[in-house]
Amino acid sequence: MQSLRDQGRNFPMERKKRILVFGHRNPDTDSIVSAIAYAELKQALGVANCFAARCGNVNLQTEYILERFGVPAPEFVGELIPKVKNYMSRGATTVPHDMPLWQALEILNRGNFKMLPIVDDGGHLLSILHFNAFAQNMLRKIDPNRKGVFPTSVSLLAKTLGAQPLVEFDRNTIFQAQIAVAAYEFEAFREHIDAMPRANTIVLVGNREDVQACVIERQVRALIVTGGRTISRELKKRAEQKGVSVLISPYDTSTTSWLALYSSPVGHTGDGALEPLKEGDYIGAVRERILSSVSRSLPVVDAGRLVIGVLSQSDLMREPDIEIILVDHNEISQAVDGAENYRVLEIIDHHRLGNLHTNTPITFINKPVGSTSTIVATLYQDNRVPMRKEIASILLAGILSDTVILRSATTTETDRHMADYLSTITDLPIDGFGKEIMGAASLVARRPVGEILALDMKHFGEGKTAFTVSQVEVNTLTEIMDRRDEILEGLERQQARTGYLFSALMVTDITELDSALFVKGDPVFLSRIRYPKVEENVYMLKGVLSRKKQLVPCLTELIRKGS
Ligand SMILES: [Mn+2]
Repeated sequence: MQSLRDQGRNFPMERKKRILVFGHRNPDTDSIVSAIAYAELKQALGVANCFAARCGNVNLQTEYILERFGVPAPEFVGELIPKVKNYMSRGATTVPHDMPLWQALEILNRGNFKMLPIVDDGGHLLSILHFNAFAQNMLRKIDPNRKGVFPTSVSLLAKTLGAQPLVEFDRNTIFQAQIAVAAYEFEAFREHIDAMPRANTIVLVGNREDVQACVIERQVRALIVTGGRTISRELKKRAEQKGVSVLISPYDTSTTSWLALYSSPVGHTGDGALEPLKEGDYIGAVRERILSSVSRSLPVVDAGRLVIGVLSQSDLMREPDIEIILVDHNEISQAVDGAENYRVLEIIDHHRLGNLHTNTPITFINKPVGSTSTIVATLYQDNRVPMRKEIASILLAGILSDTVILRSATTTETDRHMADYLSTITDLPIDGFGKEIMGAASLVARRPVGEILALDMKHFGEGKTAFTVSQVEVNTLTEIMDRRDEILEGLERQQARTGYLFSALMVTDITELDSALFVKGDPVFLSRIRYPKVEENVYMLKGVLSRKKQLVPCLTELIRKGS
């Protein structure tokens, strides 16, 4: 019976591309909800393989919003440094260890494979068949200075030769076979046979009844009658009594002889020294191993050594299996780690232009509005795609969060109109809902200082003038003023760790619509700050709500003046 395993396990080689929509690092609500809403819009427009992703934890405010509307957080993809899984071909043709070498070589040759993983009955990698390993193995078998011994079984011989079994014993037992060809005259051949280990001897002979009878009496392991000839009924009965297997080979003696060598189980020919790859291995670390391996191609296994794919030299030339869309940022320094290795298909943003270059033209939408959520909501309208109520709700939250309930200096008429429109769809009152989500954010004031600083921290400038500004919203400034010593210590640690010019925390009071600024860093720089000082290292920013539009330009200007 020709079962599937006789053909080798054959899986289609496939690579499904995924498009991931990412917000920036340390994602805020606008980043997360615009990624979710935009991925859903792309899906509605027929891009089925488009998904939202995030490269950081959702903050408390975002968590509250997603939970309130039952929207799952985007898939966490912490970094995108290229890995084997981004380039490999999934699925692989493998061969079972007990397949005859001849059959495996046919699969290797016909499929134009560089190598074939040899697997156990459960599909786990044992070793690797490639032409080099095969050639070395054959050289050992046909070394004229050594008596050629090779592992095989009666059933493997029958399968490889396409032989007709006449009598079979222990058909699946592997033994170390030696071939004896009945080429001498009878007496000389009998002496030759007597000198051989009979339990391992295979005799090839044509229609010579004297030889056939002699080797059956002497109980050799197997008698292979060549050229399609057969044996008499009496001899067949005798072979059954003596426990000698008899096969009828359709080939002549010489062909049968060399073909028999290829009946060894392929498992004995594999290269066991080649280490397979893992899905999570970094491409940078394995490139050399692929290029220097004889097969220029290696199997990829899971933690249990199950073969799940193949990575070849040619796979490394292809594009990886991920493409990305950036929302709410346009600078590679704010994008997920490793983003530069992938094709950026689109950017949808409302920040100043950073320095990102692409190799191909892309969809680039940048509008000076208060939030990316505003732009994404507009894109639903432009494409005439109705929004689910949940999507309208989280987009409204995105607008209200980024514009501090439409009161920040970045707020435009477009944001107001869109917020109004979304409020109508969702029945969520702008002010009430805005206070609700801002209140969720202000829970932050009670978190550990390290978390407060890390939650929404942005890096600006470079080299000697680099700095960080973290931002956090509170209901009243007193709740954070009580912790000023702790906060200043945290900023000092942050500045020491980065070696930057300074580290700052902007605390925005969403009731009074003012902010306080905590700064630690270079004393010369600090001496130039002209904001009213509340106490050492703490300043009052009256009416300042926007980090990017109001605070950072001021700080950048101070640095420029000083240099
Ligand atoms: Mn934003």
